[in-house]
Amino acid sequence: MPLARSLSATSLSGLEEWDEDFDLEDAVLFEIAWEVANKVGGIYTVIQTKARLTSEEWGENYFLVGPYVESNVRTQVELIEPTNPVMKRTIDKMNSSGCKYTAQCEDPPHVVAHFHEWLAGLGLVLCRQRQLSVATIFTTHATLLGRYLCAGNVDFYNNLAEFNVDKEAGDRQIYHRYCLERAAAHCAHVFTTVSQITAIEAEHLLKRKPDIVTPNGLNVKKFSAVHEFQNLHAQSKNRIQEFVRGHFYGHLDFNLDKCLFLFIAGRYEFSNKGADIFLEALARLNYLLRVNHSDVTVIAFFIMPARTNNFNVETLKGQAVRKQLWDTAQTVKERFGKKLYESLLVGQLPDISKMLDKEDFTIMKRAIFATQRQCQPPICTHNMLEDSSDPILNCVRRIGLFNSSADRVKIIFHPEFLSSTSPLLPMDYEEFVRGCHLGVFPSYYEPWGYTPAECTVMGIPSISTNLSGFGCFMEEHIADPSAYGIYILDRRFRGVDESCNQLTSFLFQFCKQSRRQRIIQRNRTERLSDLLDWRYLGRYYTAARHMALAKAFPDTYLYEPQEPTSTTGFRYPRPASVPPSPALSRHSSPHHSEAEDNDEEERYDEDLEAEKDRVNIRQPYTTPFK
Ligand code: U2F
Ligand code: UDP
Ligand code: G6P
Repeated sequence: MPLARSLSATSLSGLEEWDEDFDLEDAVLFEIAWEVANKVGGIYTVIQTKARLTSEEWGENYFLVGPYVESNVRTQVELIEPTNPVMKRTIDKMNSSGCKYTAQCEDPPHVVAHFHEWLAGLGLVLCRQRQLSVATIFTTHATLLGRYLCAGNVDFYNNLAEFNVDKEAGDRQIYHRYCLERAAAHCAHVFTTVSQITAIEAEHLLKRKPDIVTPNGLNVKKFSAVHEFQNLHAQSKNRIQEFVRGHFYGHLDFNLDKCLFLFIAGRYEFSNKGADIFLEALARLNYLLRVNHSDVTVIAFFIMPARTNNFNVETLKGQAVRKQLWDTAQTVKERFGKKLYESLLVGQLPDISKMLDKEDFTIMKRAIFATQRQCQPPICTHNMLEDSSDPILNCVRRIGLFNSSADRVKIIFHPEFLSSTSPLLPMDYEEFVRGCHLGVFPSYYEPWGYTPAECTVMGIPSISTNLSGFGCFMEEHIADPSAYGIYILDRRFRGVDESCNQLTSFLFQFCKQSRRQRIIQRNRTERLSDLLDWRYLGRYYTAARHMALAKAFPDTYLYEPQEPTSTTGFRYPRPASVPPSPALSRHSSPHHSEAEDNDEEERYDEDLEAEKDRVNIRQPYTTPFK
């Protein structure tokens, strides 16, 4: 039986890695969550992306438990017979008796049961109440009360210690759920949450300080060709441009090559996710771009699911018109090509004035006629069920951004998660993110925030806040985050109007960058990926499990926290090469071609390679919660 634990450090692309020696042969891990193979929000991403690393550690002794949803089982689950005899007996008994048992056996393994969120937390409370011999962990990805209080326009962070939690939960009719969450937090051997900021929140609202912070990671995809992610950006951007051509048909009076795609995405929590201040900042940006006679056009996408009854006709028509124009161009091209061929066959150079005949012109005129449009390009792609009370639409009405020709900022609200099978914008979310220029996530309540983290690993810059777990984590590890395309908005020490001004300024500065500067910035952003990789961040989950085993089975396991207790961690230094400010740009001429861009991309990459070598690795990141 293992009684010792050793820790040594090896390197993961420069980041410290821990090798832990904790014999798990006689242990079994269950991870239980409502979002196992069931996508609701970010918890699904945690479990789905972490599964590979956890299986590497636990092998056949790792089990994920989630709700049985027939459609999800068909698409996401491969049915197998359990090989472990104890598991087989348990499942057989559960099947034969309508899930009533957990089975007894003579030589039981040491069980770790890891529950996520209050919905699964009930199982944890029952494990303890029935005194099952199980090591329990509870991870909360937010607090219920925190989410509700923030959504209700409360000055949350300045009053954390003051709330009368029972009364507040009762007033919001979530008392029963709140009690379950608090009970699970208190009953667990080990209590964890996803960020320092949520740890403080949990301490005040759930009245237990988390034992360890378990930040959210991702599976970082490394391409063998260094520039592959840049190429993918260009490819995906072309597809978004195609959509825009259709959406704005009849009003394509802006230069698509000078068009920047911004987006916000996630569950539709209007103010918690910061959609409110994003819209306000877009209105201010529109004004700034207009008075400065900028030739840049910004298209801001809002991808937040709301209740709809499908796509609207005008939006579908836009894509049909675009397709028709494309087909017309192809038809005329074919006819043109045929005449050209005939002419060359008889040894003559073609008479250009005769290459297009009347019929060609008729076809083209008809196609152009179809692009006449009386209305403005739509804001929303779907028919909304609650159109008149929808917060995004109402805010758009108030600020008056209606996609008119004079507006330099256009808005597209897509109230459904993206899908590659959509007839409108046939791209999955990842492809879409790659094609955009900037993700904007100015959240007020965000325990972690996967969306900016996903942007980072794809090399897309993003805006987050110092109230989000992700923003605070990046601030802690990077000396000058904005130089790496990680803009962190101050929503903690500033009022809403001031934060909105800061956001406007971030957006305006971003719009002033040249293509070359954006390319350099994407390279830098992508370079931060290792920091968000489960290969690095998975260690906190490992530590939580070991801590729980040692608390539940002290005769068998020993947990000695050997990590340094400081929170300093390592820091990415300020980049050494040219900063992304346009004022300091080294570009010799305001006009430059795509070829020049690519040359410069290579050249600046060399600078950045040198800079990477200078990255100074210090202590691994640790949490003060021991
Ligand atoms: C956090 O986001 P979540 O994905 O957990 O957000 P939701 O899925 O909306 O869960 C929030 C609460 O909503 C309720 C339940 C959850 O605690 O009370 N709920 C429900 O009533 N019925 C359901 O079917 C599902 C949920 C967090 F906000 C992000 O910042 C993190 O990145 C993410 C991952 O850690 O967790
Ligand atoms: N997402 C998605 N499709 C979309 C938009 C978002 O799959 O069209 C995913 C995104 O990749 C992320 C999750 O939804 O993994 C949102 O997680 P986040 O932590 O940002 O917010 P949460 O919903 O958990 O509060
Ligand atoms: C990538 C491609 C380049 C392209 C650039 C466009 O870097 O490799 O070929 O010029 O994207 O960048 P932009 O920021 O203008 O979309």
